[in-house]
Amino acid sequence: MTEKLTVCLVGPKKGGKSSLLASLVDCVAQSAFGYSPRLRPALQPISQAEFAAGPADLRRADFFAAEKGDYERLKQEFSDGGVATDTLNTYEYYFRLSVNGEAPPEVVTRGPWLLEIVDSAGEIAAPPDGAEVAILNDVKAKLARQMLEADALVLVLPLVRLDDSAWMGALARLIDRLALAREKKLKRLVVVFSQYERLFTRLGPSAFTYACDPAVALHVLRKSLRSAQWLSRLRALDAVGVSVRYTVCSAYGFVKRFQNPNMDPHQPGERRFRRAGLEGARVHSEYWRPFLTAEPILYAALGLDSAFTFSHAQIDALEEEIPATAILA
Ligand SMILES: Nc1nc2c(ncn2[C@@H]2O[C@H](COP(=O)(O)OP(=O)(O)OP(=O)(O)O)[C@@H](O)[C@H]2O)c(=O)[nH]1
Ligand SMILES: [Mg+2]
Repeated sequence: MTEKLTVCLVGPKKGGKSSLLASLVDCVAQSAFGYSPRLRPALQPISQAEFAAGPADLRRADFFAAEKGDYERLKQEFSDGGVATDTLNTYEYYFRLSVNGEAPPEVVTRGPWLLEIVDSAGEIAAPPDGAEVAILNDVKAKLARQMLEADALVLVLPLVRLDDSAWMGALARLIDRLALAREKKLKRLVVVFSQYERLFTRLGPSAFTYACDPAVALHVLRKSLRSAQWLSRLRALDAVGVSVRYTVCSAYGFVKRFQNPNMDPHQPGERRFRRAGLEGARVHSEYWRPFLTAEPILYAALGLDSAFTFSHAQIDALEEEIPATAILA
């Protein structure tokens, strides 16, 4: 049976929500994730009409849909060098997800699942403290409703020192309200730290090797979460039956042939690598490799763990390990 699922992307402005979403389909297609290659997931953008119609009418609804879809537009904007981050609304995108390989026991069926992914603007759910951004009340109400009706939330946070971040208070309050809300459908919550490749910009061709090691990701997550005061609030959510996972991702990824981050630290504002004279599809295939952006969405939709999704129990294992290493140091 086809199941419909709603996933909401929330997090601060410029956290990387839209970029994660824009690179998601490529990440799944290129298997640039930590799931077994034998899983063979497939993700395809569909129209709202197809999502609404359900599986019986999918093909017919698709038939005359020659127009470029919203998702294609988002993807194009992203590969042209950016996505609009001063948006003040929520946007819905629709996908068909299926598992074509060996479905692990956690996934009872191979789908297809119809996904609605809601990309919200950071200013709505996690505005910086003291900010007076005029968000229309009906936009706030719309996102609140979408969050309460969502099967899963993906919290996208930029990999920076979290304590310095002015939006942390708003986010903590949001998690509190979620924990208290009785009518929510929420089953899963994924916290994803974006822009992961930035950590490796000095490592040259070794960068990809380090990034591919789940132990490195776990270490980074533990360090980032050590001082995060909202962690206890997420544990509270876990205690009331919402499965919480932590992961990392990079929408920019790594340069395929050279294995280094797809990011030039010598450019002002750390721009993506570009080679003069290369246009369109060739640029894409040489310099483009999203990394792990599939993880948050596949976990959110299916509850399926990869080598790069970590539970509270896995994150906590460090607290026992630290004293041992501290003694050695
Ligand atoms: N280095 C690096 N930068 C990234 C990555 N993903 C996104 N960015 C940059 O981070 C900035 C914000 O990304 P967005 O995806 O627009 O963030 P957002 O969360 O959708 O922001 P709002 O829609 O305003 O809430 C942009 O300048 C992106 O170019 C990444 O994987 N690596
Ligand atoms: Mg956005």
